[in-house]
Amino acid sequence: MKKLSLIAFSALFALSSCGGGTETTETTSAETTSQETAAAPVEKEVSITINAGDDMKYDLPEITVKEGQIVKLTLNHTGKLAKEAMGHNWVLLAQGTIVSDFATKAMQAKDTDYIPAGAPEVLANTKLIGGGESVTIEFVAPAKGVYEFICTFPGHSGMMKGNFYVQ
Ligand SMILES: [Cu+2]
Repeated sequence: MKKLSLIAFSALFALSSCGGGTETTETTSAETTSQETAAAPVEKEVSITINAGDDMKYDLPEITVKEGQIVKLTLNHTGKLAKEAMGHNWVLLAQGTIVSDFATKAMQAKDTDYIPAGAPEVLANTKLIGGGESVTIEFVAPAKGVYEFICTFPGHSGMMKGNFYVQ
């Protein structure tokens, strides 16, 4: 009985771990039986697109990646306003960062587009962009856990924030 339920469980697990919602062009080979104990392979790279417009909102409230994955993140500013009035960036913060404190510190870093130079809180960030612009960065996903991301343009982090899950 115990063995049977274990098999049922691992079959369930295999099913659920395949449906992560990532776009993949791989063809599925349903007949394969040789990989019965192997975990679902982790893609080396993952591409993420996040949009933000003049309404001061990210269109993704959360992002999920896997530990060690190369994350290619593209931020599109879908609005029309200039960088000086409605600039956006995407900043991934280290765990334990007090977001409001960091946002206040970032606000004073206008010369460096609101990214304080050498700030240990910043794990990854895009540059600041204005309406119609786009930027892509690449970084390695940090250790498993929950992180926060924000836009550090003054006044934006209250609305422009989200969770970044590393599994
Ligand atoms: Cu912003």
